[in-house]
Amino acid sequence: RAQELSPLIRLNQIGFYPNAAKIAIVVGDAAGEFQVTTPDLKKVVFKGTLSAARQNAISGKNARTADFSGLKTAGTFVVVVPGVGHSYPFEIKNDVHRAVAIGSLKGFYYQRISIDLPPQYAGAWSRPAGHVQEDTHVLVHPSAVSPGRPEGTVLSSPRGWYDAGDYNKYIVNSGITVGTLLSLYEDFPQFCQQFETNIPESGNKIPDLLDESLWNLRWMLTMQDPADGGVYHKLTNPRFDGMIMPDKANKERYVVQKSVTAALDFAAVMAQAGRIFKPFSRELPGLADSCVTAAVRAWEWARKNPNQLYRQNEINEKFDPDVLSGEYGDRDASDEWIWAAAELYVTTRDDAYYKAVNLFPDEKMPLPSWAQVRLLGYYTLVRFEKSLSPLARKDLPKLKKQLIGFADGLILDVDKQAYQTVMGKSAQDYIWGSSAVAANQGVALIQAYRLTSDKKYLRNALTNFDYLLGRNATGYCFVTGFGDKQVMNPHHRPSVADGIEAPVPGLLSGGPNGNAPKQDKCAGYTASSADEMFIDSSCSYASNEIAINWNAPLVYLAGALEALQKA
Ligand code: G3I
Ligand code: 9MR
Repeated sequence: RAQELSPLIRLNQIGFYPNAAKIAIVVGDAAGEFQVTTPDLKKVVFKGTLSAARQNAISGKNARTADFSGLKTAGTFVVVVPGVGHSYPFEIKNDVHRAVAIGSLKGFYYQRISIDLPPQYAGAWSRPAGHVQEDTHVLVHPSAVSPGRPEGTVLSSPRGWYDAGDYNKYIVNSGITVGTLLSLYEDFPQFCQQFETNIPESGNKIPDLLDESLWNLRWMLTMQDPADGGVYHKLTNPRFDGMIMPDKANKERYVVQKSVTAALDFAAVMAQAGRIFKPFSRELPGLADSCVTAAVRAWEWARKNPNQLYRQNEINEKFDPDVLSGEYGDRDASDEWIWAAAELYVTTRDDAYYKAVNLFPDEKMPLPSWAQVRLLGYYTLVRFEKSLSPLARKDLPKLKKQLIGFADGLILDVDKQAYQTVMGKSAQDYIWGSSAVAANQGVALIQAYRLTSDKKYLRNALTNFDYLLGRNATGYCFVTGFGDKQVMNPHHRPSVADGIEAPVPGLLSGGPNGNAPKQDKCAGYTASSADEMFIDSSCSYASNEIAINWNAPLVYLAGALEALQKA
């Protein structure tokens, strides 16, 4: 049976850095010896013994670890377990995750609105521009009218990325996405200089990561009402489109009510962009200053409208047409205040922002998500620890302690887990978009590594990257176009409608979600535990959609690991 490919052996299907940990998980009852061989199974390059069985706390299934970290030779290999079979092939080499890093950033290019994607950059997934009507014809929803923009006003609000498998554009979700991408640039500027993704802007004087981010930033800027600085919550069709190509989707689109969460996420990202684009004033004249001005105005609007949350049901009770696209609703903006205050403070060096909100309301350290951005502010404060004013400097020891304590909590007992990953210690990790839970845990651990230089954080960040690329209870590599057990049918309109078998590449599937069967009612779920509740079916938007806010921490993690691989 050693001759057969076994679905019971789970590993990162791309590969391993020569000096990093290398682990495969063997599900079931096999015990004893394993080998690593050449893909033809002829030459044994490593021998080892499977660990004792560990029970998966979520599914109750047994699994053992094949640890071949001792193998440091470059090459392509498989893991062989006698009586079970062999794994998919994987590589050991330097830069082994460069392709995923590039591919996942390139994924954003494929989500671009308002521009043709020619074969030169988009290959087989070349397609005409979508939503060109946004250049001239975006309507103001009755929930969004203002004296300066009465009903009937028509706006221009082009560019940006499609949020996910749907074609709408949401400021809240754009905020954390761009913030995360820009943070990779701030944390690893040298790596980003050579991070080329073959986009139309490649070869200009601006790193591709920044050029890609600009595509969305420029759209975000159009979402601010020039009259009062408020920011529309989203730009959307009233209803989701069918499974059609973007250029065929030409329903009327609206900007809807301004919200405090949109204004603050916008303020945070614009403040961050303001300091990042400052050195590019020759290439992008005026842009950095415009970003800071926009950030300050959005902040001021939020100060005057702190209770203006976006509540879709309430809006639909009062106005027509009903808006039924993603809500990104949030009942608590305290974390958005923290993020915006931290970014504005660091960029402007004005203590007033630091004093304006309670940056440390409690000691909670919530993992970042679109609804929870507190830590993005904390990451920024420690990132700029050397240039903080005395006011903030006094809080630094406490802040660092909290961030490191958070990371210590994440890595606690990973060695007792069936899959030996930070991800999945609790069934609570398997929510809608669980792949981003894994990626954001990885980002948090990279932050702890940067604070401490302690490699245990880096090693544990890599366990979650291994998770995303195949070392998980489904056996899928969750990044489209990569790995051997590939996601082929994501809930992603272009991938469904383009007539090409392979999905658009470089996109991160949402991943297992314990509540998915109830949430999307797609047929075909058979799993009995949350860590396996995933189907590679395009109707499964609660387990197999893609989204920009999930791709961004993937780009961060892949980029950071590439940058730090020899650490
Ligand atoms: O966080 C709670 C968790 O504490 C709780 O244990 C668990 C149990 O149900 O629920 C968790 O909340 C879930 C949350 O996602 C987690 O982020 C909610 O149930 C779930 O409804 C919510 O789903 C959101 C989904 O929209 C539906 O509103 C996703 O976060 C969000 O990423 C997704 O975003 C959609 C946009 O609306 C439209 N565009 C596509 C995009 C991606 O699917
Ligand atoms: O395509 C939509 C996806 O982006 C959202 O995440 C999801 C939940 O809001 O909704 C999807 O649209 C579905 C709609 O909610 C119900 N009818 C079927 C749509 C998918 O084809």
